[in-house]
Amino acid sequence: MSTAGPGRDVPEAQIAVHWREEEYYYPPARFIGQANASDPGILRRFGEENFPECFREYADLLDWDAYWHTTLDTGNPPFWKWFVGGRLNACRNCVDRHLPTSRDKAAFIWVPEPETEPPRVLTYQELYVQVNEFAALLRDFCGIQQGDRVTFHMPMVPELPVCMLACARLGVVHSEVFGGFSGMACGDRLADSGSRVLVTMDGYHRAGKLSDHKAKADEAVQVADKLGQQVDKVLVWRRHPGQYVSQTPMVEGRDFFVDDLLPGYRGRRVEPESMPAEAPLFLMYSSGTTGRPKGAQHRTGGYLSYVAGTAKYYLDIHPEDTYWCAADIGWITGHSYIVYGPLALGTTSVLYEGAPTHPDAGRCWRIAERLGVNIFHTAPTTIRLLRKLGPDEPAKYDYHFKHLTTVGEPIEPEVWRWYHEAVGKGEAVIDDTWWLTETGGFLGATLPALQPMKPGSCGPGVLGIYPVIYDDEGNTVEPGSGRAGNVCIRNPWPSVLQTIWGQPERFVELYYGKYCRDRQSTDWRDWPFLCGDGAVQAADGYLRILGRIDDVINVAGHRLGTKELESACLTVAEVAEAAAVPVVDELRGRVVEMYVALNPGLEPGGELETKVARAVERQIGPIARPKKVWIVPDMPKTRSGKIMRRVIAGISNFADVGDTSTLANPEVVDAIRHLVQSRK
Ligand code: 6R9
Repeated sequence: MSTAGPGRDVPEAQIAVHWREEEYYYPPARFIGQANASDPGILRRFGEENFPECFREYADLLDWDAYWHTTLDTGNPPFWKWFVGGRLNACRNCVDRHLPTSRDKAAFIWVPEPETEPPRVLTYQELYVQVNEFAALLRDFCGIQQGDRVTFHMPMVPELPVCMLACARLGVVHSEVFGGFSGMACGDRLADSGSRVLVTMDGYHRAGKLSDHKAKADEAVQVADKLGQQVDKVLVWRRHPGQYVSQTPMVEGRDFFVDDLLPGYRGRRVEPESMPAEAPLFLMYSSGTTGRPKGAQHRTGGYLSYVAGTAKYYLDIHPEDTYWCAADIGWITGHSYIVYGPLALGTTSVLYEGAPTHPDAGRCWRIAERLGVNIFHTAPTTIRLLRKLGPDEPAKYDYHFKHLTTVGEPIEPEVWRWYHEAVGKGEAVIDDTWWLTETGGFLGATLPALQPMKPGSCGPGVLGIYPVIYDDEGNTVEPGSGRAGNVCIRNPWPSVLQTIWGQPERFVELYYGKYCRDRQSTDWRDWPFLCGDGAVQAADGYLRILGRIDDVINVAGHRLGTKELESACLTVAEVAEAAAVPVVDELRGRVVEMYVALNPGLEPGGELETKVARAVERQIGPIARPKKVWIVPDMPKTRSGKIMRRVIAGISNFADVGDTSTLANPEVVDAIRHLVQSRK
């Protein structure tokens, strides 16, 4: 089987997944009785004949300062505009409006590491106070104004949502760089977004270690400076206020401790700016095919409406639930389904610092027991890890999940069953939610009370999302045909990215270039959105997602660009060429292996492999550290010199390497195979 896609370098192993036969599971009656969506009429309301007005139902979950006059404006395709004429403030919707009824209710419960430190509760009132004070600081101390960008490089602490909501309050565009990324990656993103303020933290705890996070800020500022972006101020939160846990000196006039400054803003209030629905709310960077990072730009009104609506119907969040999404806020999942969606619905959202398996594989279940978590959302990579390290741990704890959800990768049916039986104790519904950074919210999932679960498939398109699978020529691959193809969404929806920050042409090409039928057309039907995943659609409409078809490697839910990985290898002087390929890994789904060819005349040896691995780790972050570095005589290439990663991935995974007839140097395939397969 082969899925051709925009990148064409489709690693066969990525799609050669073997599944058990299809089977359905049905939600327990107790779940159906309490579900937000239990009336099948909702499917009709979101039927295509009601598009785009069906999305009013989501927008009506919010408080608007002014109502919109046009639900969807298609005048300048594919730069769709949603809820045009409407005005609102995202922070007001997530915080202020809950105060009259829920002032003393927990907005966030933060569970720090180590476990001896007690959980910290942030009520809606406390969140309101902190957000206002920090907004005043950003505005009056840093001179940040509406439309400016501010970059955060923050770990999983409640100060991060405080920063996000403060920006939203001011109409400032925030850009959070995943805390685990390197200073260099942060610097690139600082520069790309044109931020002159960086907000960071001195250190944080993870798996028993206290990391010196501030060191990355210094590197980030230097990198941004080289790229022409001056950062005037670095605001440093202290993990333990009053005590600086970093070894890195503070730079006079540039670096400031937030806990030193905040007393000057005590009690300050900042009016939430009434923003146009189309005003950008935040940027979320993901790796692309070329070196320049891709900042997915998300709008205020459409995004917030969509994440509130999908959190309500798919996560089934009620205001009285205690909901825990154990993802990182530095990932789109955290933005949409830790912060914005749950808070817009006025629920209690749990955050935690550290790792799910430290000090042991019972940590998550202890947290659930202690806090009374009843909805739990996590990634298959975490589920696989917990299953491996502590298969019997869940049984030791007294918690009751009504709903379990997953996101980020396909979940293998075996793992799905453990999640259902061991973690869910057979009482919980499971929802496999498929979507992308660029889509802001869910694309494929089951309505938990109305649509049965099918292990290994995410489900049909969610309410108001109409998926279609195309082959490379743009022909529809019919559901039930068993053939894989490129999954697209036929229609626009409110939380689709507005553009790629500063790169509108790239936006059009990447998501619409392949299947747009008529570039002059203002009919959305001519502009299917390319998701970049290979998929098979069953006769029942359920999608089985097979993985990325472009050259991005998804490691434990983090998308790493092959080009970025390869560029990191090339910083090692001896390396001439590099290719990054995904390799199947029992725990993490996919891991990276690097194949490098040395400069002419050089021989392997001298710890070169370690040097290359370190270079990748330093430039991108530990998540990207290759599992293995292979030094090979040459790369298989096309006649035009393009490295055929698909061929290498085939060798690495002991799979079919596919067609090698277009290679300029087919003999190298056997040489690499011999080298690699004899040593694996
Ligand atoms: C939300 C998020 C997007 C890519 C996406 C796909 C993979 C996400 C999935 C899934 C199978 C699921 N993906 N959810 N694959 N089943 N339930 O993950 O965003 O980091 O941008 O990654 O992740 O390949 O294209 P992002």
